[in-house]
Amino acid sequence: EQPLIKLKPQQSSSRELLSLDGLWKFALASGPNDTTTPWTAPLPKGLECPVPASYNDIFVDREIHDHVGWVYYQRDVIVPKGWSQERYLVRAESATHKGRIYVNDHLLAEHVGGYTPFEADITDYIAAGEKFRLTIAVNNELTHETIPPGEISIGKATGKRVQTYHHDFYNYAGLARSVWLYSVPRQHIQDITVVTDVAGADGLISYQIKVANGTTEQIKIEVIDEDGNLVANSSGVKGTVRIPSVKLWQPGAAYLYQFQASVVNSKGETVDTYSLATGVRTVKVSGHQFLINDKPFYFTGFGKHEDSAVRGKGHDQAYLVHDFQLLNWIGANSFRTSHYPYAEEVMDFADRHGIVVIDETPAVGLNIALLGLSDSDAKTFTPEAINNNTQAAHKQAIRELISRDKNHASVVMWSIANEPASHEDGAREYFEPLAKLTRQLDASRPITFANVGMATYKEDRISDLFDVSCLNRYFGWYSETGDLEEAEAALEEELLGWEKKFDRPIVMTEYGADTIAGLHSVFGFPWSEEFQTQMLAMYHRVFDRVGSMAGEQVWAFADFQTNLGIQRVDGNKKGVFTRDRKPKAAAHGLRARWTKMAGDI
Ligand code: GCB
Repeated sequence: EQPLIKLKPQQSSSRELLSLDGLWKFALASGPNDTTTPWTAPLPKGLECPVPASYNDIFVDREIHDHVGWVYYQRDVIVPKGWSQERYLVRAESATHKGRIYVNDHLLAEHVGGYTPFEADITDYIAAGEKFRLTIAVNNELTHETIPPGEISIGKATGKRVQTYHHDFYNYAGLARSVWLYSVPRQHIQDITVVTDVAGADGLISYQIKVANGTTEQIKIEVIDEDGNLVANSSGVKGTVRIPSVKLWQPGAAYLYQFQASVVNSKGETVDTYSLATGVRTVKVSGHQFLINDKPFYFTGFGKHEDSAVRGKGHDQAYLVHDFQLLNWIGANSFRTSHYPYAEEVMDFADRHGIVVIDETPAVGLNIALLGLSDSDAKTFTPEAINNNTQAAHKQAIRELISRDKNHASVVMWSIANEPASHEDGAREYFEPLAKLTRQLDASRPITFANVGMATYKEDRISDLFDVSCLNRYFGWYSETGDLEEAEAALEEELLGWEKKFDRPIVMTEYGADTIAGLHSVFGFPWSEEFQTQMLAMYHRVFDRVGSMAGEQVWAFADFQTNLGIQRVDGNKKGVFTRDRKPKAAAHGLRARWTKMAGDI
């Protein structure tokens, strides 16, 4: 059976990899009932769009920015003539939220889910050395059948389609990540799953390998350390390799072995090789401690977004490196991929740099009363809103997240949703199968979801299905606004309530205040830099009094773009850094606290 998501393409002695990033022709579909087939011919001359980037802010054109529906990206591609013996595929790392890959006139792949990769095997359509027209269609619509969910309404006067949704970050769309053309041998490694463990001084890597078109071939495993030494080997599609005197992958001190799997044919020739960077570490929850390598780990850091000016959610190597530099500068050891899986390059980078990740699905806004069109007492889990089809899409989102990210040492926990209406009727019926599925797919990591303020420890109905209490709280901002004394009491009461209810770790996965960089107030009023500083300090005082706290991730790392609305001025300003990554005053306080904590360990 085919793995859901195949291994990230890489160059090896048996594989080739060509980037298709750059400027592509671009066009909008005229409307939902557009019956034209633009992929069957060259797109009209005119618009060119960079890949990777969200298209919304690229053009100075409100129609493109607000477009609801399909768009088309197109370019010519030549399959290298040396690839005649290989299989070759086009892989889009993401198409938000639905993508179709056309090769000349043929639809070869379709995928739903905006933040995970999909690909088309084009070998049988285009010969090596031939040129073809590659069109990728992308659709940005959110409905009750998608994750995240949304609704489309029709403007009364204009007849225009308008997209609403129940999360605040802007619904950027397009090809925000890289597109690749790559080759694999006919017999090749499709998938590798590794789970690591420690036995005394040794490291153990349990592995399982899926091979395409190879039944009689041998699998050879070699584990190579960072100095290039072969430290362990094995053979077969399934097994465990033992690394003597292992060097562990640790937060802040990454160490990666190359787990190299090869397919060897009956003549003893290596047909395919894939190298997986593998950190050996363990993760456990014990009582109120979150243990990495059996040592208590306290999360410090942020909820983030993939977001920057002009490129929207477009992956950008400069921002990738710079953001991790800022995490290091401020003393953070972790982040959450709020509220969707990030580009695979981000996960690889976290592995290499020892940053710990809470990895989240795109299931944000499963709370019909928040934002969107609905009235405030609308119910979430009903056939008209978050229903069985939403749940099926949610299951698929979980499968794809785990399929893609299961081998990352940096990923220590799965978060299967952000702020669902876990206090409402139907929440338990909706979430119980999802929690079960997550555990079936990966028994090696704890699971969680980010709990919303209104689903207090008294109201929440699903938290017992999970391992860690991840809480998003805004005392002092959305409630007790500007009154940090009242907020402090309310926060402490809530945390102690959770502590009493479950003997397990609590991680505050969101707390923060909108802050306009440069706005000051002697009274420390909301929106000022003083308020953000004082509010975070208040939360920290409370955290330090609660024994079950196992982490704090501020909302948010940087300011980010939102939908239009009366609560936000040019976006969400809860960033500790501005959108262009300048520190607000609060950054210095966090830096003092977190670098001290890191030093104390
Ligand atoms: C939340 C959400 C996050 C929002 C944040 C806010 O609870 O999880 O996506 O951006 O609050 O600033 O309102």
